[in-house]
Amino acid sequence: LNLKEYRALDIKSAAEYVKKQQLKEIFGSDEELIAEDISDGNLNLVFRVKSKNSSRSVILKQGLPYVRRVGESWPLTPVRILVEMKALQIHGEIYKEGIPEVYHTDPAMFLIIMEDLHPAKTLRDCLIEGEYISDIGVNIGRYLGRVMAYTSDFFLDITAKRRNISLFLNPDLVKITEDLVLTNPYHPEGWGNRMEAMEYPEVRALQNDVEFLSKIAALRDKFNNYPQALIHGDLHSGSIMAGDNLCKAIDLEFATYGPIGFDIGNIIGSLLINWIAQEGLTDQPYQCRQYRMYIMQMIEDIWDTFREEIYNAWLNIDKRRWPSPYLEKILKDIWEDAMGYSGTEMIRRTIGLGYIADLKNIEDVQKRRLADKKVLSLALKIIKEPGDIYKLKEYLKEL
Ligand code: SR1
Ligand code: MG
Repeated sequence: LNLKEYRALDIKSAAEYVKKQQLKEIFGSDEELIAEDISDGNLNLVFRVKSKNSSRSVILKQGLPYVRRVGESWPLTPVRILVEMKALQIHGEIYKEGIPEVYHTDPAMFLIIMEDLHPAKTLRDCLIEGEYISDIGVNIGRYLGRVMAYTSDFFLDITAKRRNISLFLNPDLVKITEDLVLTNPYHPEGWGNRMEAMEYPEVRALQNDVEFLSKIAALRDKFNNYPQALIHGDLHSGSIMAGDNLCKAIDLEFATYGPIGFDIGNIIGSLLINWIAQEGLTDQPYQCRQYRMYIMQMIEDIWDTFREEIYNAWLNIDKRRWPSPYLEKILKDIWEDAMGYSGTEMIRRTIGLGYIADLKNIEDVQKRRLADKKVLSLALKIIKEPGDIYKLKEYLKEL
């Protein structure tokens, strides 16, 4: 790893760096720029660099040689930013509406300058605040359908696809997912697990349920060994920026070739956590009911639109190679995978590292613990017996 030309930026050097790039389509040549540090994810530095004289701004994201939130004691390759650059390019070429516009990349500095999506917020913040965003489910489904169809061997010939697979091995970041999402929550001693949750009898039970652990093993196996399409790799509600007529995926550093259901499941899992958390986040039963209906509709829109996009792509491909009964089988398998990975996302965000704000924000401790347990109970059912959307609704009613 060559770090000779690399230096981590701060607010002063970030503003100077952007100024030097002369981004003519954004800033005038005499505009003075200032930066603010808005890093709040786990891994990277993020600055908003804006003009002193106008409302124009950009986002500068830079990788560090370690995990930002933890510090140098957890080294992590900044090569993740090169993976993100490539994934932004490929996903952006397929569906530019679903990805922030990139203005400048610097592989030696491991940084990307991109579109500032302000005032859009993360979908997670919108969900926690109970906001309604029109067409968000349709837009997520469209992004997923397009990028999955056109990075899979549905569309790419196998030589091109295999080359792409090799570009996105992304071993260090995939290892984080393997550990934090698909392994550690199932071990009483797993590192990063929430101590409070390790005391729940429900958690001990699932960690000793061999049949259940076999289902988790199958999901881990598929994640590691089924390079179906170029997935985002970390598509929870915090990785989606949402606003009026805007829905864009961010933070693509976990991108890899993997099962399509992984991304669909991660976002559905995030939404289901919020569905459950609503009764702790609001004390208005009517508002809770209405918002839950809205979340359920979002899940249906994601899946219906994803399917529609896959059908559209299928119309233009060789039907002898991809006969329609096989297409139906693929879609059925993707849904089943998505249900499984929605379960692993729910479990990881409840008992593993990365306790989700939707639950953390429930002020009443008893209500928060009850919500944790409902999330676990739903995840267990979905993983053990994934059904169709009606089955999912039944599981929700039983909570
Ligand atoms: C140390 S990284 C922990 C988590 O943050 C990212 O957003 C991913 O979800 C990862 O699992
Ligand atoms: Mg992230």
